[in-house]
Amino acid sequence: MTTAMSARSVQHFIAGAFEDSAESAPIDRSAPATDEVVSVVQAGGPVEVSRAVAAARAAFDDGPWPRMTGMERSVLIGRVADLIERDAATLAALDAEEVGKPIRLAEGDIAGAVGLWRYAASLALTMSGSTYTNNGPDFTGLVLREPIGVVGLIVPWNFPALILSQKLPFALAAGCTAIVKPSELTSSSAQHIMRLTEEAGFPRGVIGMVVGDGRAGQAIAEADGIDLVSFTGSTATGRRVLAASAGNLKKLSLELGGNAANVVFADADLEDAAAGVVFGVNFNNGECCVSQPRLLVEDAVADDFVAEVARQTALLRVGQPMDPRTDVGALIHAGHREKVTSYIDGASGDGAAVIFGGTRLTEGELGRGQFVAPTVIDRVAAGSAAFQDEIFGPVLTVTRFHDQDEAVRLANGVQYGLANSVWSKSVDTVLQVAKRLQSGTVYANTTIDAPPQMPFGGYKASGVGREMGQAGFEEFTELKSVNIRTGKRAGTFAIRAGA
Ligand code: TXE
Repeated sequence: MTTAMSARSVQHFIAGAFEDSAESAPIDRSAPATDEVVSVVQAGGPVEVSRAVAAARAAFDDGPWPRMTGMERSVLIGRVADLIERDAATLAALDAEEVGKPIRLAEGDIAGAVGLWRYAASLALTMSGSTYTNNGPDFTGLVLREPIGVVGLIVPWNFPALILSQKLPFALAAGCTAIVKPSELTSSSAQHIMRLTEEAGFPRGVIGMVVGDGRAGQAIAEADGIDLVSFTGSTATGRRVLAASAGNLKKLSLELGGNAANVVFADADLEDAAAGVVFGVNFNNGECCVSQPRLLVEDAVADDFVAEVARQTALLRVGQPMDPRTDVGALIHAGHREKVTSYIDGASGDGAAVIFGGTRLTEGELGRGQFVAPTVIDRVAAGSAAFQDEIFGPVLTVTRFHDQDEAVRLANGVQYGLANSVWSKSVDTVLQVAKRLQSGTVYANTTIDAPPQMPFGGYKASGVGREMGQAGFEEFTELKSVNIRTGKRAGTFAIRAGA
């Protein structure tokens, strides 16, 4: 590991000021493609979180933000969208470098982030409840929708700016104040977005950020002054967040791991499906919660289809993240690369065979980074670890099926339920399978393809709650029933017998 001359400093953003930690030593972050230290991140903990909570609490309880009109909030959120668009190249470079993802994908993430801020700006105008007038002439029931309060937003490393944008503008649109906790591995784009919110003119304390590792996340999950935590990360850490949040029974939205299947029927457009399968598992180096590492393919076409998938996989170019020709970059860190390759090593046997890739790439300049060849493992058994676990790398397992029942059983036969794809030209097959799949998202004849209007979240161990869409916005709200009687109450409260 070497330290680049120009390592960035990433600080907390508390009560409108950027600052260092009072006590803990900062964390060095090395770029996974070069092993050079590119950022030095302050390590926050309970001290910084409690100060950020105090600022966000004051901004919510006494400040202007929740009291502004939806239109006023919408204007400020929209301004951030414009500023992210202005600084898209800078933000994309920060994420590409720290995640190790190809720059073209990082640019796509930032364009997605702009769309999310714009969409959330429009939702600020829609905040509404409902009215009941069908309980007699003297009763009116008002259901008021209110911001839930102060929210903690814990973001993982795979889509730093994008996942932050799946949470923060929606919380702001609802009138909440927020504390962001990016991953210690990829905090630089979040710091840049904090600066943009300052430039946009958000009132002091409405948005804060505590950077650091799990200690800062844990302090957010435990904080009594926080009303909701929205967390994206591993299922194991999600369980810790759930336990830590019990103190004040805060509301939780947990977007956790995934292990999606691409279910390919013999009557699919096999050309599109093969391209979709290769994209679905290698997109973002396979480090994507809706990645599709499991190919389930109908027997009748399996051999030819798998050969085509392997052929297209061989065309992928693994390389430096900043090279626009790169399709697959470096994995997030050495430990993760070890984990990914251990699944490849453990998958052979029991009839399974690595038919493409399967190795760490160490040639030339790739030798300094965490590069793994895109890999295809054929004839993987449903009980194996490679099939069951979230590998989170560019590794495709192939399993064959005979009919729709078996396809659905295999697709649903894992603990996760975030997303799956189905490929068939038959509308019957597509709808039948979509209804039977246990996942919060089903892509049909496409993959990893979701506009901001579509709610996103998991079944089973993939989480609770939804992000994006109207449902994602409403996660950040609370309902209040106001039960109103009109007219004289005489005789209504007859608690005493005979009164
Ligand atoms: O995630 P963590 P990790 C999966 C993927 C990956 C594995 C481990 O399989 O290999 O998780 O990744 C913060 N209380 N996903 O260890 O720990 C942490 O600082 C509160 C899937 O990096 O879940 C970071 O900001 N917060 C996933 C965030 O939680 C805590 C994306 C996520 O880190 C905490 C990432 C604690 N006790 C990994 N400990 C997806 N769904 O896309 C850590 N954190």
